[in-house]
Amino acid sequence: MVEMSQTITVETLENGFKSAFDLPASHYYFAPGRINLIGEHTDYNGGRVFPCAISLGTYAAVSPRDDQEFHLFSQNFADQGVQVSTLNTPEIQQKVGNQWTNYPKGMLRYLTEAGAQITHGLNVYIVGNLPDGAGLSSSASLEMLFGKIFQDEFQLKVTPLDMVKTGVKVENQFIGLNSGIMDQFAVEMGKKDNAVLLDTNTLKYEHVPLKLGDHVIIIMNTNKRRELADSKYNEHRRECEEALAQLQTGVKTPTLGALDKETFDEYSYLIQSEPLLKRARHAVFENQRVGEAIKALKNQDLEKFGRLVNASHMSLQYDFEVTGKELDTLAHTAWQQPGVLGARMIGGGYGGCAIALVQKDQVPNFEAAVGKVYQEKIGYKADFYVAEIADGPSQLQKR
Ligand code: GAF
Repeated sequence: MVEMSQTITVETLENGFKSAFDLPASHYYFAPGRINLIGEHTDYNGGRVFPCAISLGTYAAVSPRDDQEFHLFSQNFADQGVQVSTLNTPEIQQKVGNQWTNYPKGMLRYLTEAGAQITHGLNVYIVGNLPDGAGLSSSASLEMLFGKIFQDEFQLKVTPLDMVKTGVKVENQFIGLNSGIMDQFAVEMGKKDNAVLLDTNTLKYEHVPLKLGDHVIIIMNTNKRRELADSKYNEHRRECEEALAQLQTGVKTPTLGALDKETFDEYSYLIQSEPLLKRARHAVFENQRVGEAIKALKNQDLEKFGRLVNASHMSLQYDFEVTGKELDTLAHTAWQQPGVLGARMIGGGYGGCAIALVQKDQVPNFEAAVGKVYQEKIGYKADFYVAEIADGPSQLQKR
């Protein structure tokens, strides 16, 4: 059993690999997970997002094989044992149930379809310390980890953006989740102590130094798995597309993200139902909030930044309707604590994690107070981690 958030070292990987394959590993890799500061459910609406990679993520130890087989073992799914797939067989080309190996298989499939020369098989040992299904992008982390492994082991010349797009294709076409580009982008382009401001319309991005004064980012895990998340996610995306099509009968706009608040307001009468109006309003307003939040951060107006983070939660709760009582309890309780700039749910929603920007010296009080209310209201405990903002995928060196 892997303790979530536990420290994983190269030594952990060496030993894990040895016990799975009875061989020494030759290379070690890491890919981060991500949090998102603001800009939720905007990435498939042509809007902006503002995520960052974190130091919790997925690790691998690898050795080459002299055949065409991929032997994959995950410590997090140790009961499944070593999974074997052989290159150039139909089996490696298709999704099987909800197995974790679908992610590496999907990456292999689309990279080879795009011309990558995969010359031999690999033994791969995986272990992750991201809480699974918690909205911290364990799947994007796994995809970009395998992207890095394939890139380095086979000397591929795939650009970071193409690697990101390959990961998104795996989600959309192999797994069947119509997600946007944010998660893979945040993981791949992560930079220590910086957030990534990405315009999903143009794919232009910049790293913005995260200067939060004497505040840290606390990740609050509801410990509620996002069971319905995938089907609801696709439904919300469809609703946004429907609302856009109705708006387009009166106003020329390629995406909801391209609309400003005033134009949206003026043409909102074209939207034919309340749920669709609310979904579209969230997408338009949230995108505007990202712009205001960046300005606030660059001006060191942290209080304003925090209020915009809170406004994002309100909009996700009442307009986009993807929160639920667990995430609401965490965010609303966090708002009442001393030393808190802001708090909100992150990721797809329905469960998973929220974040709070908390004054360093208040962290123990904060965790105790929010933890107590959560336990009383929800009946089980929430977990708290201090987020460290990290770099994208890397090969790890032995000490
Ligand atoms: C999930 C998706 F994978 C992202 O693309 C994004 O839409 C996010 O939910 C919501 O902002 O993490």
